[in-house]
Formats: sequence, C-alpha cells, structure tokens
Amino acid sequence: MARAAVGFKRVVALTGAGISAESGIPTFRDPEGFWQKHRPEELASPQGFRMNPKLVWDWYLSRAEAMKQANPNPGHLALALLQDCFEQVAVITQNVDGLHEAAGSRDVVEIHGSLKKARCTSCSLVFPLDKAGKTPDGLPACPECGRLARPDVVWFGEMIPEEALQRAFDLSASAQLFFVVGTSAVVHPAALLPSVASRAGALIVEVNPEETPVSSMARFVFRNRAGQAMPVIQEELCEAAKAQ
Ligand code: BV8
Ligand code: ZN
Repeated sequence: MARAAVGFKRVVALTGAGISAESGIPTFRDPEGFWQKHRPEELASPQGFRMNPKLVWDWYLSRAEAMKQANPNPGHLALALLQDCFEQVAVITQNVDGLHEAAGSRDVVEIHGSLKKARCTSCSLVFPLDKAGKTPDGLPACPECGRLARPDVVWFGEMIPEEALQRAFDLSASAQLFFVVGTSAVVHPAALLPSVASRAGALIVEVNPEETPVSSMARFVFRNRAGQAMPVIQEELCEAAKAQ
C-alpha cells in the first residue's frame, strides 16, 4: 500500500466508535454495543431527551466517566504519528471521546460534537461538562443561568454544525489518501464522506474487522482491529515517505 501513496501530501481519516473499542469504550452496533440495550432514538435524539432527560443524562454521564478512564490506543497513536511524515493529516471523527486529540492529532473535526462539553437548553452557553451546576432534580445545569443543560453532541434528526460539516466535505474532496477506520458507515452525512473522497480520486483504505458499505470502494482493506493494523500501516507509510 505504501508504494501507492508515495508522494502524497494530504491524508484524511474518517473514524468511528471502532477505533476507540480497544480503549475500552463500547461501540454502538457491535454485539455488546450500546444499541443492543437501548433504542438510539430514545437516547440520542432531542425527543428522547425531552421525554426523559434523566435517562439520557444517566447514559451520557456514565459514558463520560468511562471516557475519563480511557486512553488513546495504538490506533489513535498511529494516526497522530502520520503527522510526522505527511504535510497535512486531518481526522474527521464521529466519536465524542476526545481520544484523537489526547493521542496528539492536531487537526480533528468532531462532526458529532464532544462529550467533554455541555450546552444550556435555555441560553445556549457551551461549557465544559465538569463545570456544570445541578438542577433541583440533580441534572447538569448551566453555570450561568442555572437551567437544564444537554450534552454538546449532535443527536439523530439534528444538523451537523455547519462549519464542521463544510470542513469535513472540503477535506474529503481534497484528500489523496482517505482512511475509513472503525465505522459501520451507516450514519449520514458522515457515511457520504468516503464516496466524496473516492469520486475526487482519493485512494481509500478501510480498517475494520467487518465488511461495511465502504468496503467495495476501498483500494486496500485491512480486516483487522485498528490497534493492530494502524501501527503497521503508519510504519510502512512513514518509511516510504522518508525514503523519497
Ligand atoms: C442529519 C451522537 C439532517 C453522539 C450520533 C435514512 C437514510 C439516510 C439518513 C437517514 C435516514 N434516516 C434518518 C437519517 C438521518 C440520520 C441517520 O443517518 N440515521 C441512520 C442510522 C440511518 N442522521 C442524522 O440524524 C444526522 N443528522 O441527518 O441531519 C437532518 C436534520 C433534520 C431533519 C432531517 C435531516 C445526525 C447523525 C448523528 C447522530 N448522532 N451520536 C453520541 O452519542 O455519541 S450517531 C452515533 O453513530 C455515534 O455518533 C457514532 O459515531 C455513529 C456511527 O456509529 P459508528 O461510529 O460507526 O459505530 P458503530 O458501532 O456503528 O460501528 C463500529 C464499527 O467499528 C463496526 O463497523 C465494527 O466492525 C468496527 N470495529 C469494532 N471494533 C473495532 C472496529 N474497527 C476497528 N478496530 C476495532 N477494534
Ligand atoms: Zn444558561
């Protein structure tokens, strides 16, 4: 694969929950994933939050706790190391766990938001989740106006923030090497990005133990875990780049 990428300058990676699986964070659609126990609409949607803010906050606060204990794994670290041997390396992530920045990736587009932040449902203030106050019934509250806060993530039926979405499409349309790592590629509009890259002539590389709707457009497929395959790929690519 490294030979095919010789001379490339722009690398983009689209990542999903699978890249954080080896950091101990459950995915959504795997056998022991979140969606086996809960319906996405009741937990990751504005309706679900309106109906039962406590249920939704219990879920997000338990995930936020798990993320505090999680560390970047070799898959995240390999993506960060690619920054040493390519001019531009950007990560477009659907994850809200902050592990790409923690691994050292400097250009990360969090298209589904971040669980490190919360947003006020009344005055829209965005603030670090651990700076939240408490509402009378004990839910996270805005430190400014005291009203109920919500996780600063993008739920089903909500628009992806305009700037993040635009950047994600621009990066995909100008990528020369486009990784798709640890995503089932079913959630839109993120699922459209690999075909935007492919149509623009990028070389698509998929890293996922399972087949996905992206597999057929990938030039190289690594049916492995990200923590196994990404370090090998990073080493090969950086060796080839240094040998130029
Ligand atoms: C929107 C919140 C416009 C944060 C999430 C029909 C067709 C097309 C679209 C739709 C449709 N019906 C409805 C829609 C729209 C909907 C959508 O796409 N639904 C899908 C399910 C059909 N999309 C939306 O609503 C989006 N907004 O469209 O706005 C609009 C607005 C108003 C009105 C109309 C339209 C918003 C989408 C964002 C939703 N928010 N999460 C959070 O709580 O985390 S989505 C949720 O799924 C997460 O963000 C997650 O990132 C995302 C995708 O999941 P994956 O990351 O891929 O994880 P998954 O478990 O699925 O897969 C893991 C993969 O890893 C597997 O393939 C596995 O094999 C692999 N793996 C496992 N271990 C490893 C591994 N890989 C490597 N290494 C390992 N070790
Ligand atoms: Zn407020």
